Amino acid sequence: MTEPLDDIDELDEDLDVFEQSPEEVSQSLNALRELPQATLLSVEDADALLRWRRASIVAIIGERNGGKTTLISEIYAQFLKGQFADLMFSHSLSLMGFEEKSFQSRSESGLEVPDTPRTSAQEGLRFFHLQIADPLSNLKKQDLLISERAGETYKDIRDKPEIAASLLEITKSEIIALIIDGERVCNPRERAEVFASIRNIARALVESECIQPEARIQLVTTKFDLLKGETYPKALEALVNFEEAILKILENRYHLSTYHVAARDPKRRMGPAHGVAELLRSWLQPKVAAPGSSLKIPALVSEFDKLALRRTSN
Ligand SMILES: Nc1nc2c(ncn2[C@@H]2O[C@H](COP(=O)(O)OP(=O)(O)OP(=O)(O)O)[C@@H](O)[C@H]2O)c(=O)[nH]1
Ligand SMILES: [Mg+2]
Repeated sequence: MTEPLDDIDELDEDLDVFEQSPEEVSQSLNALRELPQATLLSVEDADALLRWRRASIVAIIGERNGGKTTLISEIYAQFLKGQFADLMFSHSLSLMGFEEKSFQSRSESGLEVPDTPRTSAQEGLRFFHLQIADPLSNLKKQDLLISERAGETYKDIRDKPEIAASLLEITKSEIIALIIDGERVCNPRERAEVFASIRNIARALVESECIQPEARIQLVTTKFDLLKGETYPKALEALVNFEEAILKILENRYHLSTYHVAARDPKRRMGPAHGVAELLRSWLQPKVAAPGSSLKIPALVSEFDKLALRRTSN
């Protein structure tokens, strides 16, 4: 048996890549594999994923500056620290996308106050992909495709409700999170406008009947830390009244739930990702039938049908 050190001279020979023959070079190049870009997923990328894996689609809908991108980036930021919402990060096809959206919130960016880059309308519809494992369910993995689109597009629904039916994330999603900008709720001059915008979007969804019958609609008020200011009791009261009004528009048609979150309070009066864990967990809940919708059983006429009935009732 040779001593390990005896081989060192032999191993230490320089490998000169320039001495490779053209055949060897092309062989090496063929062995290389192009890695996926890992930026946000296009509609085609999301479609390709859905062909081999089930994923829940979550639409994040709301006007400019409402905190949509920050909400999703902060979920990723929490997973960078470890478990979040009692869940573990498992995988993502959009890691670079998450990184790009999170960079301005880190000290390396040099910014004094954390920020999020504006989503450009030219980018169209894209998706964040997140696969999470649930330690409480034998590490069961679940995939989420979360929409990312500029708020400018959603503003147009206010004047032209028919636009809603042309937006893929609205027609395909199981969960539709309508974002209410808490900053605008705080401001008495802007409050009526932000409520009108969400009310019109909710009406457009119901009247155009363009959403999935079992879709769950969520009213998500962002930047909840700002509702702690001076106008707090009035703003909060107005918000609760508004939530009840929307419930009336949607009740008996869709499941509706409300959430108050502060994904990233710059003054840290609220803990990191306040209220976001509950929201994330709700996205992983199994599908539910729409309220009032019950499966119609066809009339049982043949003897075989009746036999099936007798067997199931035994
Ligand atoms: N105070 C406070 N500010 C927040 C919070 N979340 C987001 N913001 C700020 O709100 C601004 C807008 O956030 P974005 O996430 O870019 O909003 P958006 O809805 O994606 O906006 P568009 O991309 O223009 O559609 C940013 O300056 C964020 O730092 C929060 O929880 N509290
Ligand atoms: Mg955005």
